[in-house]
Amino acid sequence: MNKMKKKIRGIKSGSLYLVVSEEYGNGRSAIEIVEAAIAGGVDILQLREKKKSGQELIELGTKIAKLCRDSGVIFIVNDDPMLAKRVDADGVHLGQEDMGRFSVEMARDAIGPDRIIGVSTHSLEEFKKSSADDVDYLAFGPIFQTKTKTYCIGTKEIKEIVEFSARPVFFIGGIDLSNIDNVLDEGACNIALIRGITEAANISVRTKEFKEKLNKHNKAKRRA
Ligand code: TZP
Ligand code: MG
Repeated sequence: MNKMKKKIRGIKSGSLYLVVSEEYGNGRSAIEIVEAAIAGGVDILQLREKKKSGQELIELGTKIAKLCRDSGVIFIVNDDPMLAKRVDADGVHLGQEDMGRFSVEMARDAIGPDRIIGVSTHSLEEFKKSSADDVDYLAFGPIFQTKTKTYCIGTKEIKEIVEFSARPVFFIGGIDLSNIDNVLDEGACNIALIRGITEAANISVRTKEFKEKLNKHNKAKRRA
């Protein structure tokens, strides 16, 4: 199994996943966000730029892939398995709408057995259904209010999701330093986010704060 695929499959807890979108970066470029997040110790980065052209995405993705490779950070491309392959990312992230256009099986055929496939899920039912597919990790949310969705589902299903899942799970949606404890206290081990990091005045300091929070929580859990 490829190194990054093995790495993500082996994640138990404490992992921080940043979804990068320039539109939430307070004027900073995707590369600036990526560099600062890597300096702060992020574990996984996803390129999610809905407004850029194909050529822009190839150029940006190729640069981010190199930065991630040089620092051991896992790099995921949103929506497009062919782009993931083209820029030599570690994998692709698929939403439910993407899976309406093509199946996970088709995405797997496109990117091959060694790259990562992650999927978004928004209910327990979707989570269980997607868990049966050939996926390497799952995201579940939006937990709290967020900008990219019109609804949120709260924390009440986190426990069941964590108990059920044989794969790493990233909880996402409106998570920031003020509410992360509510998510972790329900049993979440890993989180994903956009604005909690991209809107920070100092992205690398904020990334470090999230990592410290996750590590502290997981240490306390191990002691309990
Ligand atoms: N999927 C579910 S919520 C979300 C995505 C891409 C957005 C998360 O952004 P934020 O800023 O952390 O709420
Ligand atoms: Mg998508």
